[in-house]
Amino acid sequence: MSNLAPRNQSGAYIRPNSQFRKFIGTESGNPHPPATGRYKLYVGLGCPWAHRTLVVRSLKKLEAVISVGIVSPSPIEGGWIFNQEEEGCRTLAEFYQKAEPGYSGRSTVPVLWDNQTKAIVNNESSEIIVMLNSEFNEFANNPTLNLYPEELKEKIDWWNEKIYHAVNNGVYRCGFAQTQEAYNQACNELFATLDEIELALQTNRYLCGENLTLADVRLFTTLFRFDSAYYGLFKCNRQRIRDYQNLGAYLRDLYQLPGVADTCDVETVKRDYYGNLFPLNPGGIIPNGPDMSYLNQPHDRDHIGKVQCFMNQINRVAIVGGTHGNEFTGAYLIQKFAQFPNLITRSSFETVTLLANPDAFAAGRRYVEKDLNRCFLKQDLQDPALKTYEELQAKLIQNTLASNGDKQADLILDLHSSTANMGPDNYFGKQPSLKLEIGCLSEPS
Ligand SMILES: N[C@@H](CCC(=O)N[C@@H](CS)C(=O)NCC(=O)O)C(=O)O
Repeated sequence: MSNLAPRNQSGAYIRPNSQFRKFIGTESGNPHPPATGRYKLYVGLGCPWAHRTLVVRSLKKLEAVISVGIVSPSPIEGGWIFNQEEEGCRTLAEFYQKAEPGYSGRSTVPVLWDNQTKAIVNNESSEIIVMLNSEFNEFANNPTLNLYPEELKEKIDWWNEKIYHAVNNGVYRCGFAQTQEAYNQACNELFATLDEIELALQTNRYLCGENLTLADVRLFTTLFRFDSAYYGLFKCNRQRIRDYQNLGAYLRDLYQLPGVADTCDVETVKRDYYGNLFPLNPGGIIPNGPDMSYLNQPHDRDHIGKVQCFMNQINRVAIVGGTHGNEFTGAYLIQKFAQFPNLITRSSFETVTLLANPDAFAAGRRYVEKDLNRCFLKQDLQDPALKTYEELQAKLIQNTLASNGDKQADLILDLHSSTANMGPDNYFGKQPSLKLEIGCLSEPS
C-alpha cells in the first residue's frame, strides 16, 4: 500500500509533484513552439488526470493536430505499458528513462511528448490543458472556444484550488487513507465541497456562470468516475453524484457536450481501478454495475445561466397571487426570486406552504426549466414579434428600466391563473410596470 500510495505521518495520502513542467509557446528561444502533427499525448483511459487532456483536445477540435497514444495498466509490472510500442519502448517507465536517463520519479500519464526534439514537454495535466486551450488556436477547428478567459481566471483558479484538494485528489485521499482519522477528514471535506458545488449549480449552469471553463473540465473527469469507481472502491459513499439534483444534471450536461462522450470509457475506468489497485481490492473482481445510461438522459440545464443573468438586472420584484392551478410554477419561481434582496411577496398562504413540498417544487422546476419560453411568453406581453427568450429578455429589461420611477416593483410576477379578477389592490395600489401572467399552465410533456 505504501508503494501504491505515499503517506505522511498521520496516514494521509500525499500525491507526488509532476516533474516535467515546460511550456509550449511562441516566444523566441522556446524549443517547443506550437505546431501541427508534432506533439503527442500519452494517456490511460481510466486516468482522470489524463482524461482532462482528452476532453480539452476534443472540445477545441485538435484531433488532427495532436495525436494520442494509449497506455494500459499492467498489474504484474506495476505500471503503464503501451498498447503499441513507442520509441522502441514497451513500458512507460522505459519511455521516461529514454527521455530523461536517470529519471527517478513516477512514470505517470498524461505525458505531452515532442516528437521533433524527442522530449517530454510536460506531464502535469493542469498545465497541459492550459496549453491545449491557448497555444494551438491557429490549427484548431474550434479556435474561438476559450476555456480560460482573462476575466474569469481568478474565479476559475479559486474553484480549481478548492476542487483539486477536496475532490480531484480528495477521492484518492479517501481511498488511500491509512488511518480512520485521515479517511474521515478527507471524506468530510469531499462531501462538504460537493454540497457547496451543488448549491452554486442551482443558479449557475457551469462553475463560473454561463461559460464552460477549465474548472468544469477538471471537475468533470472526477465526477464521471465517481459512481462507478470512487463510491465503492474509495469508500466515497455518502451519496452518488446522480443523487444530487444539480450535480447529477451538470454531469449529464458536460457528458453531452459535443465530443465529450467519445472520450469517456466507463468499462476501462472500472477495470483500471478495481483490477489494478490490489491492496484495495485483493480479489480483483470488477463490479458489473452501476448502470450509467442515465448520462444520456436530458439535463434540462440550458436555461439556468440565462435566468440568472436576467434576474441580476432586476432590482425589485413583486410576486402576487398564485393559488389557482399555478402553484407549482409559483412555488418554484418564488424560490428562485427569493434571492432578490428587495423581494416583495404577496403570495397567499397556500402557495407559501407549497414551498415546503418537494413534489410541488420538482413539478414547478420541470415546468420552468423545460419550457421557459412558453412560460414567459404568455399573453400579457402581447407582442407577437417576441419569439425567443433573448428577445423577451431584452424587452423586459427595456420595459422595466423605462418605467422604474414611482413603481414599487421593477417586475411583478402575477401567479394568478387569470388577471380578470385582479383589482388595483393586488398590485400594491399601482399599475404594474410590467405584468407577467404565469397562468393556466399544464405540465410539459
Ligand atoms: N498531477 C498529475 C497526476 C498524474 C497521475 O497521478 N497519473 C496516474 C494515473 S491516474 C499515474 O500515471 N500513476 C502511475 C504511477 O504513479 O506510477 C497530473 O495531474 O497530471
